[in-house]
Amino acid sequence: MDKTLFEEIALDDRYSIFLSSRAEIFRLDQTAFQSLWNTHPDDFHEIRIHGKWIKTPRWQQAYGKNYHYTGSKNNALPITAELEPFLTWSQHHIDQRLNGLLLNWYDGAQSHYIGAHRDDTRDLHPDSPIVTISVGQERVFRMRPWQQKGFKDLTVRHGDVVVVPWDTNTRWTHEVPHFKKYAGKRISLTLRAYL
Ligand SMILES: O=C(O)CCC(=O)C(=O)O
Repeated sequence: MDKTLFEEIALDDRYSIFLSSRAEIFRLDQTAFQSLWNTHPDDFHEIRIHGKWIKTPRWQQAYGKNYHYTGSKNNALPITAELEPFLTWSQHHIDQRLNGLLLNWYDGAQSHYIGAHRDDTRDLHPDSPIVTISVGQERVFRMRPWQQKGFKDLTVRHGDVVVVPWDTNTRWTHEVPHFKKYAGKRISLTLRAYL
């Protein structure tokens, strides 16, 4: 990872995440953002929680590699030309092994969010980073120590890149809560290194 592009944010005396607001390439203009927004699936992805099928409170789609996680598999579409720059930049500046994307589309007007979770790593290269690029309206990216109280927030803005290192993901959850003040749209592109 090119540390000159990132600011380290310590979560405790051992674990950190990294934030960059310096990737100009991700400051999509309104046309490019809208074009990416329009690619969201028609339907909400369904996941199984305690034996029940629940629709995710956001749209979600994998590209390049299938993503398995508890109670679900998100079948991947091919990586489009629109998505290539996100992958290429991240391979170059963060980790060459990054090879698949998962997009989440959050419509604030529909109260979309993602709850606290640690990423499922069963299909990932050990020690690979989890990279999330945000476009659109800012949101709070909330980190909580696994099975402990408290949280740490950072604001992710249009074009920001967050890196959650492998070890941090074992000990801290992440989530993007909905707040009333966020009525706009946001897309996150999460890149991972699939085996
Ligand atoms: O939208 C985000 O920033 C987080 C996405 C995420 O945590 C996930 O897809 O697992």
